[in-house]
This record gives sequence, C-alpha cells and structure tokens, in this order.
Amino acid sequence: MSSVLVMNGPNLNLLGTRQPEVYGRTTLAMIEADCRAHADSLGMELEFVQSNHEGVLIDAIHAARGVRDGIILNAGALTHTSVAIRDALSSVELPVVELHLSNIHARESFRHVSHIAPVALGQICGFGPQGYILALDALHGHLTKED
Ligand code: CA2
Repeated sequence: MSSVLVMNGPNLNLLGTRQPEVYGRTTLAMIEADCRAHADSLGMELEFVQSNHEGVLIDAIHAARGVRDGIILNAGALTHTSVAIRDALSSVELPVVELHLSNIHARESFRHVSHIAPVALGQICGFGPQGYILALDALHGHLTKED
C-alpha cells in the first residue's frame, strides 16, 4: 500500500468560509474527506496537513522522507516565493505533484512563477477541489507504473 502526504499552505484553512467567488464554497475538511475516500478506493494511505507556517511545512516535508511514497502540495502563496520549500522537496527525493485550486496562469503575473514546478512531476491547476482527486490519480499512476 502506498502512502501519500497531502500538504496545504497558508490561508487554505479559510477555504469555503471567505472569498467564495475566488476559491468556492468547499471547505478544506470536505476536501480532506473526499481525498480520504478516493485514497481508500485506490488502496493508498493518506496524511493530510495544513499549516500557515513555512517552517512547519518544511518539517513535514523532511518527516516524509523514507515514510511516504509521494507528496501532493498546494503551497498557496508560498509557491511563488519559497526557495526553502523547493530545497526541502529536492532534499527528500520523493515524487511531488504541485496543485492549485485556481488557474494560477490566468491570474496576476506574480502567480505565474512557481518555485515548486521545477522539482515537481507535474502541476495541476484550475480544477478547484477536483484537482486533489486528479493529483491522487496522477501520483497513484506514477507509483504503480511498470516501465
Ligand atoms: O489556487 C490555489 O490553490 C492557490 O495556491 C491559492 C493561494 C494563492 O496564493 C495561490 O496563488 C494559488 C491562496 C490561498 C488562499 O485561500 C483562501 C481561501 C479562502 C479565503 C481566502 C483565502
């Protein structure tokens, strides 16, 4: 059974409670429940983390080394600023799927830059909460592929 860390960065704890016109009405707790149900159906174990603190996210990435098989990361605004998170991801040598609810490429130009993308398998953005399910499928496919 593979084991996956799903991480969420700053302000994502507010999902579904503020700015529904931008981020929708689905709460992070609802997303976690959907992820758990989907991970079960794929036979994957799931750890779900949210923090507003960069260092806590980095510690969680370090703790995943040798324990988890992959990481799904919505780093929130830290995507566009944090070389430290990028370095942490490189250091643990785990497959990473970068995830965003919104299409960051259709928004302000500062959101077009991702420090995560160069160290990720790929990026999923613009599909709202469904993106978490797509990311689980992508990671599952990567972890179970034969060639
Ligand atoms: O689209 C995404 O998932 C983002 O990672 C969300 C970040 C944003 O800075 C990235 O550019 C794209 C912001 C998360 C803020 O979430 C909130 C949710 C509800 C109310 C206020 C903020």
